Amino acid sequence: MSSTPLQDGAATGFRRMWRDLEVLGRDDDSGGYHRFAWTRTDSELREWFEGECAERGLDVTTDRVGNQWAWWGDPDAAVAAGDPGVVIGSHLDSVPDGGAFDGPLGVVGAFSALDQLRENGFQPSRPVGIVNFVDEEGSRFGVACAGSRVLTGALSPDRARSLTDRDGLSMAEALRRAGRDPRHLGRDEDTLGRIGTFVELHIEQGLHLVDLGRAVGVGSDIWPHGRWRFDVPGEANHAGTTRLADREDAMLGLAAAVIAARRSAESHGCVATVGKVNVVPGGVNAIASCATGWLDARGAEADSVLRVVAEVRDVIHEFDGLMTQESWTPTTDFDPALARRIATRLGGAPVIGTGAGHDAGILANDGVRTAMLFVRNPTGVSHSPDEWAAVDDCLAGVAALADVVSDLAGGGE
Ligand code: HGY
Ligand code: MN
Ligand code: MN
Repeated sequence: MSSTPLQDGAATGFRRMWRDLEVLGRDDDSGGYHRFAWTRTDSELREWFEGECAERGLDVTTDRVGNQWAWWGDPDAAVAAGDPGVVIGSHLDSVPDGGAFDGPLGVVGAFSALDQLRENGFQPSRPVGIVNFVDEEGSRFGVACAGSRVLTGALSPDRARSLTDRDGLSMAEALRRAGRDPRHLGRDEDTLGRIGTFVELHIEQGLHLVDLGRAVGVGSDIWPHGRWRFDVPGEANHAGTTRLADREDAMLGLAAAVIAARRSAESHGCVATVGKVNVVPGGVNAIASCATGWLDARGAEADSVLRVVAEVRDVIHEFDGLMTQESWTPTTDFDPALARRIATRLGGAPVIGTGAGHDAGILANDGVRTAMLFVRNPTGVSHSPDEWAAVDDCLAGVAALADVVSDLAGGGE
């Protein structure tokens, strides 16, 4: 069976929400998005979320770390009855100069799926929630999925509070400036207890669905992945008068680490990226006194990923540098029975894996029954202004999400 196409109202609503959102945090030169946690743009996105909830008569609650939740039905009555609700949604933040779809598709899609269910006269027998997870990309404070990690306890409150942005401002202070109290961070059993099942709709960040000629797929697993920071020391000096033999140039260690990451990833069948660096003092005519880089390493096998990291660390040590782990997410396997059930319901949708991290992965690793739906991305490009999906494929994804919710919130197991 394939999903009922979207009703006109749900499809029109999707297009309207997309237009309203697309101006928020966009760089008009590149077309990319700069939507970082607890900034003014983030608060505009959060207000947009609240506005969409108000339009649908949904009350919004914000948990202690700042994730926003809206419910159709009473989540606490469902918890008391031992049958908690079905949550859909994703995130609204972006990487620096990110695409329009990574995150927002899942939030806009959640509202549209709810519109579709209501237009079809669906009466849920379990409550349906919509979530906007805060700080999924970790673009500002360095730890991806910070909202879901604090929610589950995978990121400790002390560490979360002490993370700093490029200007040295702590997450605790950013929360305070956004009018929130950072003292109450920590694993949140009440919020977690309301999630019976979580389903995240997301643009595919790869080409499986293109290769398979399908608009929508179901997630099977996420590769293990992590982030490491490395600092290489040097000695500031004049670029014109310091003999090469006399230099302590931090850039050489940074460059060696970047090349080592690429070579080790190739030899262990992994991927590794150094996409962010900070060089001090940062003058064209000054030798670097310190170079900091961030390594993102991923692969199908955790052991191989950790071998890559160890090899890069050895190179950094040769330059008297230090490496520290900032986050690690083990292999995530989404509930296989749920994935099979959804794939069957969607007419034999393909079940595919991904190397991208998601809040869905954090919840799944915490034992929440979780699934993901992916929408075809014609180029596979993501984390770039060129990220794109055809509107018909997005609407097919929303129809699939509505169908899955009608199954999961409609009385079945
Ligand atoms: O980095 C990631 O994999 C994700 O897109 N946050
Ligand atoms: Mn992303
Ligand atoms: Mn995402």
